[in-house]
Amino acid sequence: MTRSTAPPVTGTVVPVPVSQVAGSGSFVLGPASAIAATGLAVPVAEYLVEALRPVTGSPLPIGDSGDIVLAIEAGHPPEGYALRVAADGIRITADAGAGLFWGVQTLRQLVPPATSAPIPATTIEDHPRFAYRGAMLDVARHFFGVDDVKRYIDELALLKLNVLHLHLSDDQGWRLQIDEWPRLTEHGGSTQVGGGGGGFYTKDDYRAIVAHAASRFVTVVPEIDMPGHTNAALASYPDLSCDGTAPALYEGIEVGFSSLCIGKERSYEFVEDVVTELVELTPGPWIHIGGDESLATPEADFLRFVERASAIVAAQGKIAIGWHEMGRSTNLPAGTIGEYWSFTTPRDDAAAVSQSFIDGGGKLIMAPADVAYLDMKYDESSPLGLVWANGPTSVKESYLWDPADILPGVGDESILGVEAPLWTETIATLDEVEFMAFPRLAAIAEIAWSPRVEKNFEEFAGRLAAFGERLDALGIRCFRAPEVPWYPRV
Ligand code: TNX
Repeated sequence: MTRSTAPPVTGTVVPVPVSQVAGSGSFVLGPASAIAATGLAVPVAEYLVEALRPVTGSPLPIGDSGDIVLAIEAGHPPEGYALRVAADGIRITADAGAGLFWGVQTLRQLVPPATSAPIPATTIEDHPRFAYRGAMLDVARHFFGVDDVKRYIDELALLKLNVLHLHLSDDQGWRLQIDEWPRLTEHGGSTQVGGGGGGFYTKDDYRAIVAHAASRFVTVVPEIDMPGHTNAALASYPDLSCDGTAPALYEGIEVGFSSLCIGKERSYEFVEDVVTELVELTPGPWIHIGGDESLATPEADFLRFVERASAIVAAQGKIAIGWHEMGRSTNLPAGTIGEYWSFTTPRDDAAAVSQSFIDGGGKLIMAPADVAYLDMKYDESSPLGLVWANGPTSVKESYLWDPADILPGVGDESILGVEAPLWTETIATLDEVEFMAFPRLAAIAEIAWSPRVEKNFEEFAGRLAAFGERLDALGIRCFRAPEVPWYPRV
């Protein structure tokens, strides 16, 4: 593959917009540049001021008039925006703050990185294909502190992803303070894979994450994984296990060996308390209750448990999400969402059990492990990651699939969105998170946002090269996959 020597002038936005037309001339940010914004547009303008600081030096003023206009105007699709760059100014319009914010993300990608070079004139109309565009971070296998999570949220926003799913509990750790059950974090949060401290979020920490996410139009989906993946909870409260003894804390990476005791009423008091406290912390509509790989739970018990746990969520006015195994029950509350994690060619009973969410009036989040799992190695030489899901998973593989091609009869109308999970058995630092996520997260974001078209990996790889330069400018680590014609580093 040939290496580009200079960035192309237009057509480099990731995810690719619904339409982009080149204009004539260009706009130059100058000393007199200013942002015009009022009302709902002001916080987005303030964000833009900060995003442009590396280019503008001093902060652009925000007022009633200016050559960069952010305006709320009716007539755009949900989260959609229009953006026009002309010689005399820039104008972004949207129905609400979210659309403006996504328009600002596009503008960031149009401004030449860290220079005051002109921005070529262009007109863009854009809106997302799916309402749920997610990334999952497993903070249970390895713990990631508040600042790391905030930074990952900022990185999701660059790609117009609007959901951060936090996997808050697993065998190796319980990461969220629950007032009624303090040992969950005191004991259950004290370690992680390989040992070494672990950690947890206090409620104030968690509120800070949720607030930061909201400022980026990102919704946080908390997941407490049950009834399996619960060794940390059982180690903290032995009465949650059937034999009443506490297992040791676990620092390995096996799955499928732990289960809450389904027959004990105490287990449901636990679920009720945990869900109640989660709901208090969650402005978004969804609470994820896991349900995957409960290999140590007998089938009848599993069904009974997921029915009661999802009913507890629904009774509190939230929508339950479960990994697709929960669809083995046909008695989940109407509207329960399934998260599909089997392969692009469904294995075992994954297609049938996923269908039961749709039959129950819900939808699916598509997170096929063989293409969307960011913890798969990129290639044999990747120092980090796993390979069980048909891995390694190249950037090209992460790009060349479509969520509407996986399950028979399951098209866009039954798909809530797309998610890229990052499990962290082998990932311990934010640098490593970024290395696994970039550039594949950009591929998943494009699948979630952009219209379905005939895909051309070479074309995408060209845009990724431009995106990589922006990641460099932002100090975000990115794997220099050999499939992409990266620009030479300056
Ligand atoms: C499967 S897929 C899991 C996780 C692991 C992951 C590692 C799914 C819902 N569960 O428990 O961390 O594989 O790739």
